[in-house]
Amino acid sequence: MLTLCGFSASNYYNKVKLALLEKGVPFEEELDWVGETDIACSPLGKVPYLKTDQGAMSESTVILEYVEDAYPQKPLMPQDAFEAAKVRELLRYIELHLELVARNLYPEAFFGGKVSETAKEKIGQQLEKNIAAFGQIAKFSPFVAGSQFTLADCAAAVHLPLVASATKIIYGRDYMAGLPVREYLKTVGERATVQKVNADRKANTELMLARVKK
Ligand SMILES: N[C@@H](CCC(=O)N[C@@H](CS)C(=O)NCC(=O)O)C(=O)O
Repeated sequence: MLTLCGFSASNYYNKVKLALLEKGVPFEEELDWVGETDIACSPLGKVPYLKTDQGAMSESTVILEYVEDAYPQKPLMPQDAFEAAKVRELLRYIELHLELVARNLYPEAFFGGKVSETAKEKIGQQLEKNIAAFGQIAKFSPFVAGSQFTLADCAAAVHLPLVASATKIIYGRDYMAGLPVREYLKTVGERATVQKVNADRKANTELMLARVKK
């Protein structure tokens, strides 16, 4: 049995949870807040990490690819090598060029902290460039890599809403508004798996905020 460790307010945790639910792979969840993680399983103290019968692993994309290899039923990667590479390209853009850049805004956008004006300007410029580049490779027809729901959607469904809302809060404008992200999120939001992930995220976010206030 697989155990997914972390917490449901985390977008990276939810990316893996969504893939497991989509594939119908049985798993248990273990609630581990940041600062309370098992360093032997996730040496950087980050979530998510996955416990398997053979041992543990960290890094959400590594976990996604492991799950895909170990549980080939209901594949979320195309068979064709080129198409599979295009899915990986989207995954990399969403995480490295969108989420990881937008993440620098989260302390002020979501957690009552402050981001300097200089940093905001630099992050804003990077995001405009990176979102335009992502727009060139994302298909949204209706899924991010084309007609099939893939691992790229597991990342897009959880990361794109945060990039959109962080930019809206910080700059007063949703930097993703030029792409059909709202329509896309509505389409994926009709899936029972995405609804489950979002319901758990809301409940866990309340728990997390209550812990912070204590
Ligand atoms: N590259 C990591 C990123 C995971 C990540 O940053 N998770 C956040 C929670 S959403 C975290 O654990 N933050 C605590 C930290 O970075 O120390 C992955 O893909 O798993």
